[in-house]
Amino acid sequence: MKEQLAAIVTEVESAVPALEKRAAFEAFKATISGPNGKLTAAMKGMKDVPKEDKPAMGKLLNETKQQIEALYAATLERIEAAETAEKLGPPIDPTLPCPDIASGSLHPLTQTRRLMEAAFRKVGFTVAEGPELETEWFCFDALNTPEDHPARDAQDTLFLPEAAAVDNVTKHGSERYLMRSHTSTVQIRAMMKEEPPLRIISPGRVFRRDTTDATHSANFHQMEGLYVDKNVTVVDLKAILDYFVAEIFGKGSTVRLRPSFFPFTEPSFELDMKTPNLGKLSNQWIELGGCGMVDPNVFRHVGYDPEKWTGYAFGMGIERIAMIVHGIDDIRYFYQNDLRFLQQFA
Ligand code: FA5
Repeated sequence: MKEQLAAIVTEVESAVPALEKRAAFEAFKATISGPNGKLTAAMKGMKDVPKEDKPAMGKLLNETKQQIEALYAATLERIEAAETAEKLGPPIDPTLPCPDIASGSLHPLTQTRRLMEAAFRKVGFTVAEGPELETEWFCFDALNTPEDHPARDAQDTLFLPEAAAVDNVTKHGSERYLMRSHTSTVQIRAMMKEEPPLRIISPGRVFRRDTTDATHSANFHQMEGLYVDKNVTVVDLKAILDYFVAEIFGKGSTVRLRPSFFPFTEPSFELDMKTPNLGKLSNQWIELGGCGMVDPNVFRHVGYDPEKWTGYAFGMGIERIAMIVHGIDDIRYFYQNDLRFLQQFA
């Protein structure tokens, strides 16, 4: 029996390295440990062992069983590891870049804003920012806007409830909170912070109770510009705007200043642009925004001496410029997050 057991162990030891699949392993295991297996037969043979040899043979049989079980366990572990590796496929190198990574791109409005900023930075303007949530004083009073001006109407401007308590917004008095309806608020904040000369642009989001259509949105973007120095004239304003439109729309683009009214500028103009480089839109006047010479009352509100300082200001719609540059015929495309639209600008 001793030899029989040793032969079984030798057989198992030599057979298991060749077993690669679970089915083959189970089939082989059955020939050893199954009901008709060799080890099972050896165990059955215990009854024929003489009584005095039984303890020694029983011990040997147990040891043999444990030895064979250990070989089974190791074989099964190896087969399972191979199965897992097969499921996972070829080994991966986690340090390689992902082959099909979807890289993002800048939104067309961000691209347009950056284009506009780059043009103004080239000629010495710096970017100033202000809060979207504002107070009535910064949005209207300081900008010389009379109490009864229609822009102050709750039908045009989004006011916050009286009781709203808002952190992080500098208040000037006890005026109401509102969502800023233009970026001209940043003129005031910049002038209150710094002494002239001053040359800033301020891009940002603004809010109005406008009904949405192809060219209007209740929430859009503007870029404000402000220059304060001694002896600034309309000629300087026209020159900077001519420079700007040539940078954005190409050579031959020019600006027309059309008389208008804004409470914070005197004189005030609508700012129109014409360019030969726009296909169907070429050579016709297109409105970009408003502008004018800073009203002396605005200087008084921020503590600048209007006898000493002069300046110009302008405000343009960023959507408007993006639509003209790219030939987009509906402002709503900008806000729908439709990849078919956005990917055209990637
Ligand atoms: C203003 O907001 C003035 N603050 C501009 C200004 C600044 C004048 C400094 C003088 C000195 P206005 O309301 O016209 O002006 O808006 C300026 C531009 O914003 C418009 O020409 C247009 O391009 C854009 N705009 C106005 N309303 C909307 C809207 N609902 N949706 C999209 N763009 C708009």
